[in-house]
Amino acid sequence: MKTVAAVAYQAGKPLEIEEVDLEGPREGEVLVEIKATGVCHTDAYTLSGADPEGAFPTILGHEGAGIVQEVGPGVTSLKPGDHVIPLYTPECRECEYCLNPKTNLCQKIRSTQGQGMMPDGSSRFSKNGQTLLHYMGCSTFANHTVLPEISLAKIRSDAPFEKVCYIGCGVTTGIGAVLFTAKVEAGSNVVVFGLGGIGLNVIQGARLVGANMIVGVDVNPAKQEIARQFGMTHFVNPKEIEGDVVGHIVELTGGGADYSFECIGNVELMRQALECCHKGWGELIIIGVAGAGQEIATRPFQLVTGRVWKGTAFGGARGRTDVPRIVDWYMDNKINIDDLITHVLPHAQVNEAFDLMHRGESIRSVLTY
Ligand code: NAD
Ligand code: AHE
Ligand code: ZN
Ligand code: ZN
Repeated sequence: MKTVAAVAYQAGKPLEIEEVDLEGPREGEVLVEIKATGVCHTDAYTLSGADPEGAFPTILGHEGAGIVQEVGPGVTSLKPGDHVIPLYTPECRECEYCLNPKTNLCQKIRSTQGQGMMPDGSSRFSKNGQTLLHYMGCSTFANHTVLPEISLAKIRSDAPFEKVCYIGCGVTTGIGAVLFTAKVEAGSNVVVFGLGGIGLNVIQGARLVGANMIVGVDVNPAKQEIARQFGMTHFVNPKEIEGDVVGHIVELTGGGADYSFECIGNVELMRQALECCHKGWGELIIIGVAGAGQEIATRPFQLVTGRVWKGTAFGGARGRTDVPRIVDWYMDNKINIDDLITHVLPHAQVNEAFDLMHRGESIRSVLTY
């Protein structure tokens, strides 16, 4: 079939909106019509050329929601008409990783997914006979896409696509990092570096679990108002601090953070976020994705004296199990998604969504088809 997609032909170049060819679903695969997709900083990161797995030409986008159109042979858990959210972290429920409660990182299809291919090693997308790669197993910047059955969470049919698409990455990553990865206890002091589409969801998660202080750190003062609305109790703008940001946060929190979260992807800030943790028990959860070749550093003494360095992908969530529950939380008004979606644009304006992100003017832009 033909569908419309935003194609990334080269790193650092705008996406091109055009008609592409899409082959139907093979064994264990599902054809989905994407109705809406968020634009996450990770899409911009890969487009920038900093992603060691970034390969072109590709169809980016990994924060979508849509409707099943057709299922391939052997698909049992989904049927045409089902509403779904694509999962860049699948849940096969049978690999060594899925069977270990310590991780959400299903590895069933990780190697082919990282190469931009379906599990059988081929792509369903092409243009004039040239292969176009899948991205993070999702490619939600195409109006129609094909995914493995294990990479789709079935959700309730009354949930609005243009809101719950954000659960496909940002909402789940931020709230999940607090609930599933850090398991933040009520009364904890939490510090969040980066108040964007992820960091504000960390703040929302910290409020949900009854955190005490919720300190937000950002160089963009415009983020302060919305962060306070979501539960931030104190704001730190590193540009306005005289001297050392770490010392300032340790003093502010009366000894350091019980939990800190890095939601930017800056290795210098990952160090600061660890070193502002409380001696003896403070934990840094790294969420931000850093570019190829970048490395983190600290004095091992920081860890010897009890601080913990951790990371999380997709907030530690098991997508097929947890995503439908998070959709319920939204529908039951337990979490706020609406106020984080600052821009809704037609799919053809995807490049404008990236510009808004780079100018720091949006929290989340959602593209609709
Ligand atoms: P975003 O662009 O919406 O937000 C980034 C925020 O960081 C902005 O508010 C910006 O002002 C702030 N910032 C930038 N430089 C700063 C600095 N030096 N000091 C303080 N603040 C600074 O991005 P996002 O969509 O929220 O994504 C954040 C990061 O999380 C990215 O690296 C993204 O790739 C990553 N991410 C990881 C996962 C995961 O599963 N681990 C999931 C989603 C996103
Ligand atoms: N391709 C990058 C890795 C990027 C990365 O860490 N991705 C996160 C999700 S970011 C969503 O916005 C993730 O899920 N990581 C686990 C995994 O298996 O990719 C690189 O550096 O190679
Ligand atoms: Zn993302
Ligand atoms: Zn698995």
